[in-house]
Amino acid sequence: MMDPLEAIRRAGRIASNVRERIRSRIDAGVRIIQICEDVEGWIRELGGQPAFPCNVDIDHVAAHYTSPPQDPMTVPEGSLVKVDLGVHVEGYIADTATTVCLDPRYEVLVEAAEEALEEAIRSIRAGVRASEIGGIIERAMKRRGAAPIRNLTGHRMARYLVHAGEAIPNIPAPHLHRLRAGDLYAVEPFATLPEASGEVVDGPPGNIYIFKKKKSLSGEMAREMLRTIQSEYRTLPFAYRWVARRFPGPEGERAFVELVSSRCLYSYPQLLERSCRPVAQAEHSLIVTEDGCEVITA
Ligand SMILES: [Co+2]
Repeated sequence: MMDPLEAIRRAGRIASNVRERIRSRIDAGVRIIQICEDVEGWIRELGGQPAFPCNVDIDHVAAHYTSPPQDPMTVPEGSLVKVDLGVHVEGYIADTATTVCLDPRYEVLVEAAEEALEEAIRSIRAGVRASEIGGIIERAMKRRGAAPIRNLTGHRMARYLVHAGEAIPNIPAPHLHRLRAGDLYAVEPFATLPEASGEVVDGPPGNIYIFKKKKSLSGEMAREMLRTIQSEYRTLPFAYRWVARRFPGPEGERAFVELVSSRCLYSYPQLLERSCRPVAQAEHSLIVTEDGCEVITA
């Protein structure tokens, strides 16, 4: 088994490499499923595994959309395209995101998210309160003429866990815990227009799932599917696309429906900006140190 720090750094290098490579492929008319499959394929080629499905979120969709099998959707003209990707190496996770802006009017949102992220990173060291970082993010956004999404946060990560408890808010909310040296965090400011409602609400399912609990199942294929899901993805989110590849055809589809309806799996809803305004995102993963932090996805 690899040293945890080495595994985290390796996951981080893969994540930043894939993030920069996918940026140049994103343009109006490109199929969303192509983006998802390029990202996930490159992660595997480089020796990692996707820590969650590649999220491609357009305009007011802030988070949690990945393509279903045969997704016909393409990148719209003039849209704001967020790609959020996760890599794990032996369960150690790096999470990073970028926004490609196809409408110059919304470039300000991308800059606001990126600047807020940079300022947050400069302020991070052991002992800093999460709420302080939220204040720094909100002020950086306002200075740029943007506003943060109030109910989305960064998050601490642990082995095979994308959300391991503590959050880093994007506003000076009362998250009173202090960061500790050695903690692994993803920091992810989301920027929207100042006139927007500034919060996300649940939308339709985004084709992303996670194992919830084992239940008695009637179908033999459903039972086998659940065993495969538990051993392959453990406590990490996965795409229906990945399951459909292993269990193709209408039989596989019926088995998957049984897992969802019997609540063995949780289905993540897409997160939509309430007032349907566009949202930009920037994200890095970092390890907190005594006097600063090490950004692993730089
Ligand atoms: Co994240």
